[in-house]
Amino acid sequence: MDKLTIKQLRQYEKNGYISPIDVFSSKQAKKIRKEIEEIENKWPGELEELGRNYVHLISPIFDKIVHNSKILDSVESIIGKNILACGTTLFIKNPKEKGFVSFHQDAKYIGLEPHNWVTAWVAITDVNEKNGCMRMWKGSHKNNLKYHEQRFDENNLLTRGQTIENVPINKTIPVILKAGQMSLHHPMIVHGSGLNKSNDRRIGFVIQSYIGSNVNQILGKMYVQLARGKDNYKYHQYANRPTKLMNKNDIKFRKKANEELSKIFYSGSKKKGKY
Ligand SMILES: O=C(O)CCC(=O)C(=O)O
Repeated sequence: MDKLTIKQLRQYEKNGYISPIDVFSSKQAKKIRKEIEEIENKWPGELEELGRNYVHLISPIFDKIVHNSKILDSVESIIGKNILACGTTLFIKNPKEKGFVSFHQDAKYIGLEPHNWVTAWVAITDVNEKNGCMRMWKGSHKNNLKYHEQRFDENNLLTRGQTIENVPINKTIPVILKAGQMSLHHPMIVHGSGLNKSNDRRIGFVIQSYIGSNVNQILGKMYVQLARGKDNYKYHQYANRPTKLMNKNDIKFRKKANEELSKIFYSGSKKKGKY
């Protein structure tokens, strides 16, 4: 088992995140990037806007990442042995676009209670300060949920452009990863990311999130898969695992899952953004 060490767990408890954790080789990460680019070329638009979510329901390669035992060993160290995978998002920043992620806390709008869950951010390309890696406000997970202003900025990659103001940038730490490494972050940690100023894409595949089977979705419906252990609570509906890329029935199911997800993301909001 590739469980987290006591030192890593202490780091997670203290800082609200851990990185880097090695998962894939750079060669494997390249293969994953190829899968994204193949879908983009053959099925244009399928991974855009709301379609950036739940790619693991239409691609066996992404399905295998979600069920990767190395990732799950680390996740188990944090949330225990009964693990459900309840969603994924591709956070892609193309060069010359102005995409950014405002400082926010995931727990604010996601509806997953209690907070026995963790987000895995898998780097498909190298990520660094130049291409807009995430920045974590160390230790901020220990405070309450903060006020988020809903800005709906055009270039914000978050659904509502939800923004925590006055984050002390000097207390935020860049999460620098090599392609194939991942970070894990806490539902309450304040984090965000800046522009991609490089000449290549910055790609993160984010499992958001791995939840303990005791976690319910209080705002709507999410389709889960059993990743490890048992689901004694049966709070959620289940999604099948894809065996073929872009199978017709999987595409149809993913569309439904995304429509339900959108209801969660915009719950209580009069306005909708593009994601
Ligand atoms: O990819 C990014 O820059 C931010 C992603 C994020 O906010 C998250 O994974 O919770």
